[in-house]
Amino acid sequence: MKCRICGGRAVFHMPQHRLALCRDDYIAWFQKQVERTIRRHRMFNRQDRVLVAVSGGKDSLALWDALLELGYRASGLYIDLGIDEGEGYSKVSYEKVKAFAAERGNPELIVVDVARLYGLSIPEKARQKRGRATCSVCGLTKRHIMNRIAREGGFAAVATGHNLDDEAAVLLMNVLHWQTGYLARQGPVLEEREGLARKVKPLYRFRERETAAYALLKGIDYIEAECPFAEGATSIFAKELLTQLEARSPGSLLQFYEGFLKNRGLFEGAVREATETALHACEACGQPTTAPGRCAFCRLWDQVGVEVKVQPAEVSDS
Ligand code: Q46
Ligand code: ZN
Repeated sequence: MKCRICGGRAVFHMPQHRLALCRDDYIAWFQKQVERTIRRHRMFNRQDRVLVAVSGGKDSLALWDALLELGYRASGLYIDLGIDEGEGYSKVSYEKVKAFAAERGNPELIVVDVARLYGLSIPEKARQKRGRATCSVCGLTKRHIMNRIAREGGFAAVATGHNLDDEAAVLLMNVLHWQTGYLARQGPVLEEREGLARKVKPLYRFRERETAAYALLKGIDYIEAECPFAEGATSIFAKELLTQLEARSPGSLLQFYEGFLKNRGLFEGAVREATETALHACEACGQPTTAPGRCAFCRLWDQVGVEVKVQPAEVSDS
């Protein structure tokens, strides 16, 4: 197969776009698409500082790489969850993130070590709160830390590496259960409001295999293993279903998701409810919460007073 642009040997084929490209043209195409998505949804501009949540996986590192290549002021945020399972998942992820930054002249990398800061790692905390799923403890903690660092560090937005497979799987689950509140909040941009940082997903139009191809062709060394706690997640099953659908009818995932964005007005009532729910400042940490008193994070971690400020860039190249 030949590259549509230069006629050279194509290394990657995207049936849904009827497009095959060689290495260099694929890399250029990918970055151009990232730029287009950022502009189309007015995610941020080149003056803004952007906080990229990096896990060491292909999506987040591909995103950080593309933003740096495109000249954005992108800092990395690595949250050390302390997951020893899966042959030292967190340790290996951190090594990948550090090596990535070192190879790119050490752009700002903020590292937050959950166990050091709050006394227990994520799996330890989940074990202590018997019956609480590790992913629920993890998700709540990560959201709190991301928001805090973004607000305290004056970042214009938090960017995450969610791809089309992730977003379409969440959409499918939300539709299956008609979670109108969640549907109202789903999208590539979550606007800032009352203490909640703006969140953006510049890779939302790429299939997972496309971000993997970008990472591979750019020589990004990422952690291939999934988090050991992701196993059996319903979203993985939803992704498998959607992959089958896509194989039979290329382009249906993008159509499904973009169609949803176009028709989001259908959930206007729920959108209004979601954005008009009054937020209160948490008594302990000051971050926004829907119910008065302490926020879910502070209740989980038994935080009673205003937290000590994290020193950003605690570790940048050590
Ligand atoms: S990192 Fe955390 Fe995920 Fe691992 S423990 Fe679950 S939520 S699966 S994105
Ligand atoms: Zn709180």
